[in-house]
Amino acid sequence: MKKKWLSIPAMLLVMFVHSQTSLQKLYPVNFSDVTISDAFWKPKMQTVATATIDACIRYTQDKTGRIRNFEKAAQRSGRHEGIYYDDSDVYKAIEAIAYSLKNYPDPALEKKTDEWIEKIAAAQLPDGYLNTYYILTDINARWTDMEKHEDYCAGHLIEAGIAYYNTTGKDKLLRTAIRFADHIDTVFRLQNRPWVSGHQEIELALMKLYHFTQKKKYLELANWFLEQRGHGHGRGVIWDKWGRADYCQDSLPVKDQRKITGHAVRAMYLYTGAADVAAVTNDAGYITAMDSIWQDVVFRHMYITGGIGAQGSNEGFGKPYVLPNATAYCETCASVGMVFWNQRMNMLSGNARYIDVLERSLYNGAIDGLSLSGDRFFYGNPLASPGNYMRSEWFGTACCPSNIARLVSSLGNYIYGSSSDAIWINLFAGSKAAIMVNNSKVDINMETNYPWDGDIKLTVAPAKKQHFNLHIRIPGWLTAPVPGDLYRYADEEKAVPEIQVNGITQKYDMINGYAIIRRNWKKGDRVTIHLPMTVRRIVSNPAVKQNENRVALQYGPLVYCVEGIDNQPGTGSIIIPPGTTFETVFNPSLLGGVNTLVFKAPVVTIDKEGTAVSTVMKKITAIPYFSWNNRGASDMQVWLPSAVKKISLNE
Ligand code: FUB
Ligand code: ZN
Repeated sequence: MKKKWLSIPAMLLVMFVHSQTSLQKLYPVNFSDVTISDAFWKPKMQTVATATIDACIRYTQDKTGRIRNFEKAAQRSGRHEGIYYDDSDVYKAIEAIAYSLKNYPDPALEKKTDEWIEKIAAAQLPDGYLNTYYILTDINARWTDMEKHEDYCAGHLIEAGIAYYNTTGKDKLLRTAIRFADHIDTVFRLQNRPWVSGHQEIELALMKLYHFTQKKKYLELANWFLEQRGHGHGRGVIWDKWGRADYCQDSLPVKDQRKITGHAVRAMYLYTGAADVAAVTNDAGYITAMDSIWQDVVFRHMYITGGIGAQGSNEGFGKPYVLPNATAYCETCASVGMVFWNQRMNMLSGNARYIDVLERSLYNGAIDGLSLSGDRFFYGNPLASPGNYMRSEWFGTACCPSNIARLVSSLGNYIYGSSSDAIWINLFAGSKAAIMVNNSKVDINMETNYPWDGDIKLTVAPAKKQHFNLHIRIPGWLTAPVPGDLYRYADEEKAVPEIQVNGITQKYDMINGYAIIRRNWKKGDRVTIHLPMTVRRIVSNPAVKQNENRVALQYGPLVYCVEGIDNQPGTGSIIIPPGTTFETVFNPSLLGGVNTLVFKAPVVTIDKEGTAVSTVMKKITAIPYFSWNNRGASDMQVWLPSAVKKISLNE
């Protein structure tokens, strides 16, 4: 079939056309224009390309009925296997495969994916509807329960269709997705038939489709979905049986919302979609709402790991400042959602504080969800464990594996940004990028050992000598663990970053967390950035009772934990008093190569008779939080006591 779609460079042009009228301050440089060579991320991307995607295929096609559901739906007969939202896992796996194929071409994997796509397309009904649960159970019941994830699955289909087209140029899945999007538009927006998505996701997907096709109806449909919320239209199990509109952020119209409520992943996807819409429509209502909600999340509800959603009961948010550690839910998908939402907030505002939060969620809460081997996954990411919690091969509800796979394989999306007259450095990872500034290409090469140290070298090569601004994010962790007063460093320490261009130290303006270097750039200009990294002790706002009398350790963007296997079972009896000194030791043979924190600490010990308690100084090793539980079951703690007052495994 003849391709009518825009090429990727043409899409970028479209984004810049929007930029003239949009509030949006910068645009992400697409991962396909970024080649990652980073010692930290590249092995993870390679592992996803092989082990993680293999696991997704094994469980999607062989060990569960997800692909069989499409085969049966194409025949319009057979028993539906699994859960009503399982189609979404197939789409998310294809999206991850699409990104991964761009990084690591693999004809056999592409062939397998093409076979899946044939089956998916064959299952679609003539009117564009596509959901194996309703096709195989009762098609007359479709679109009756707003919780049943039909639109959520459609959203993931759209994202997968675009990603697969962008990598392969093959449009079968994209056309299938567009037929489904058009069906939804016809059934709902064009008839103004109320529909509150029970699990948001379609909004952000429709915005991708809008940018891809430039068809305004998809923007209008995304906005229509947002506007459905908060008017009492919700029907289905969430509303009728549970009476919980706040669970899916439907108690108030989105623009009137000021506090975070309910299910964490639903919330993240909703606000990502709202930010996407606001970036095009400049709707101040969404921006005001999201500023307030973001502050509520970061100032009162976020774990030090960037994980969110403290409670398992609603897979989401509880009361402010209630952040239990051992039972922290912190779903991997919620941290992935934090990455999405904070990226959009950064693009809208040009403020680096959102990247500070994105980085925290990415390097800690999100990648903790993936084992070093790539084939084991955490669904929840607690901050303390008695030693009985392990990553799993798969889950009944298997949203997390493919979500972390698609995030890691598209990591290049988050490193650089661009605007009409500037290049923005958001994350620090060894990479090469081709970035358009003032319609002229600039090649950037970044070399760094981050997050193991804070030295970064950039080589800038504009196609021709050119004036533009380089916005370098100065990480917030240099001065405070996170924006707001939920956490603070226990000690004052002046950490002054240094930037040189061609060996000359620069004075620079700081705007919204970015150092701005204004200059006529020429090929071969070298920028060096030094971000002092030391071990910092973090204390919580006293309102967080669970962390009372406790400290956490951080080095650069990484939160650390103490695992029993490196020390002794009973990590809860290790005390970190004020004045503890830490040595940072890179261990190339541990956990794929990590910086460990080594220190002497008093450990509460009970004598053989069990009658006398004393403290004994012991050598303790802390490891990055994301790397725990890769050597079998072991107890673990992030927040350790700072004095002998109350010693127990952290709640
Ligand atoms: O409902 C689909 C997914 O399952 C959600 O995003 C997760 O939180 C889990 O509930
Ligand atoms: Zn999940």
